[in-house]
Amino acid sequence: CAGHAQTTPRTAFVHLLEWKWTDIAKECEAHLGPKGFAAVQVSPPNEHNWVSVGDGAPFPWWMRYQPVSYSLDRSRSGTRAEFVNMVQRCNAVGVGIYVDAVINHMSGGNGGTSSAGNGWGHHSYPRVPYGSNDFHQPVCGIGDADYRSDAGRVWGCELSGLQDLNTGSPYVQGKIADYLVDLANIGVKGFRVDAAKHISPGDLGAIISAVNGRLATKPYWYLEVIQADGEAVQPNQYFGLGDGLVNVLEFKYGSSVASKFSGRISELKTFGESWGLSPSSKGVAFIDNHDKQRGHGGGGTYMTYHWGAQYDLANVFMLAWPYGYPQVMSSYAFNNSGTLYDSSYGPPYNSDGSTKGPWDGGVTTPACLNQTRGGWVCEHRFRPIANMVGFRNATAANWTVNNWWDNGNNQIAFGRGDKGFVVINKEASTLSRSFQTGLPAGQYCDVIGGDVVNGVCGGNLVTVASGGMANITVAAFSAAAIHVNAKSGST
Ligand code: AAO
Repeated sequence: CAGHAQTTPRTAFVHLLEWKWTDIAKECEAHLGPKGFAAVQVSPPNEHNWVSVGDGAPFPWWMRYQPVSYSLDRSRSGTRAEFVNMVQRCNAVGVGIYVDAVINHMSGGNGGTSSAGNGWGHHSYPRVPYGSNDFHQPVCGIGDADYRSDAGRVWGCELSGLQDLNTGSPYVQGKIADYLVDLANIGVKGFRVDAAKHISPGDLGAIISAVNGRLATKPYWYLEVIQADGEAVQPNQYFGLGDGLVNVLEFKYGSSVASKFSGRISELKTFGESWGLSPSSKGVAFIDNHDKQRGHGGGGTYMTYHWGAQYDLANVFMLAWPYGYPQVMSSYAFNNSGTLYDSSYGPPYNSDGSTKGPWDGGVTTPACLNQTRGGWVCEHRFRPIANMVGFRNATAANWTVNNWWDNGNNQIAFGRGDKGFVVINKEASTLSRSFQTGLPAGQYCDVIGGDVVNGVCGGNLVTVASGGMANITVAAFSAAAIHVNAKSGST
């Protein structure tokens, strides 16, 4: 409407695995804000066990999942002051911070030194403080068979030898709530609840209610409850928590997309809840996550950046397809040899184990797009992925698929009402034809191949005739996407 500026919603977020707070602040300003990302999931910000060598690998990433206290000063990503500065600067450009909240357990092992240089022991975490009464007793370990037969053991025993907090205790609930309320008061907008499947719905519901009750604005909650058929603990047991507003990470999304990318993507035509996925309003969609890309957290085939152009196409599909709240994965380079060494290997590091960040050295462009170990991949900067975030935002109001076309094999196209249209060509030959796009007549920028800068398209222009038809050509293993917020001549 003339004179009434409409705000485009932000509808996708990114996980910047192991990024430093100072780097995330810069990335929000330089890239994530302008590209329309809603939020960043950050690595666990609290004090954690320091592991110099784990499963043979230097400074494993997974030390972040072994809490020693809820102090923010300091984790491998930086200090509390740096964290606060990051949250403020990201919020200022419209990008929220989601914290990966590790609250089911504390560290594994019998003692050591933390990221902040403090000692801890078995069932002994003086900086919280937690003592032996604060853990589930007697100690037991979750076995593979327990997942199918015994919800009580999944909730009350140790996951991978990680000391299991007695989350039913009011004292423990209070300590966890204090931590999360502190984060929210800093300006954190949401929480991924790590290993939520290992906290009973009753206990987790009490923690979420306690946190929500102390805040004027409720944070966004999404829970890691891995769905597997035949298991005793299922995501739908958690749907009612937090007044029914919580989401769950939908693990079937990425494995289903991977299976069709290994077969025929034309079969994605019906993809969604009817495939056994959580209701769209409940699901966080992702192609890969930090565990699945390196074989942690069980099997299943998931696509990663190692798949090359096909990975980009899978993300283009996710960001165009109206299901759930998409999470983009952003990695550091790793070798996918299948060894424990490679699956544990940490982010690029200096000799003392501190992180060598992509923005180190006062650079004006981050050291990204390096797929050799020791580099940062930054999938969120791959143009097809980065620009499809804008497509998703532009099409958010039209939560339906129209004008579906496929060739019965690995070429598909679909529209999102009169807001956007996408073509995906996962075949070895060029696709060129006339499509009904559903869009108003005009000249659009193909955002897969170029950015719109100052109203000028850096890639191919697509002309939509009155009536919605357009000739579109897409190279082998590529895509084309047009939307109403990226018209040529628009500003
Ligand atoms: C490290 C060492 C360990 C050591 C431990 C303590 O690697 O050797 O014992 O320290 O010293 C991460 C790493 C761990 C690491 C840990 C702590 O992945 O290797 O341990 O940090 O440093 C389950 C949980 C799920 C969990 C996943 C890894 O349910 O919550 O295991 N993910 C989160 C994080 C993850 C983190 C933690 C939790 C811990 O994302 O990064 O661990 O904070 C079935 C179940 C799943 C279960 C898997 C694996 O999966 O359904 O719930 O995940 O088994 O146990 C098919 C199914 C799939 C099924 C699978 C296997 O694929 O689709 O659902 O079969 O049956």
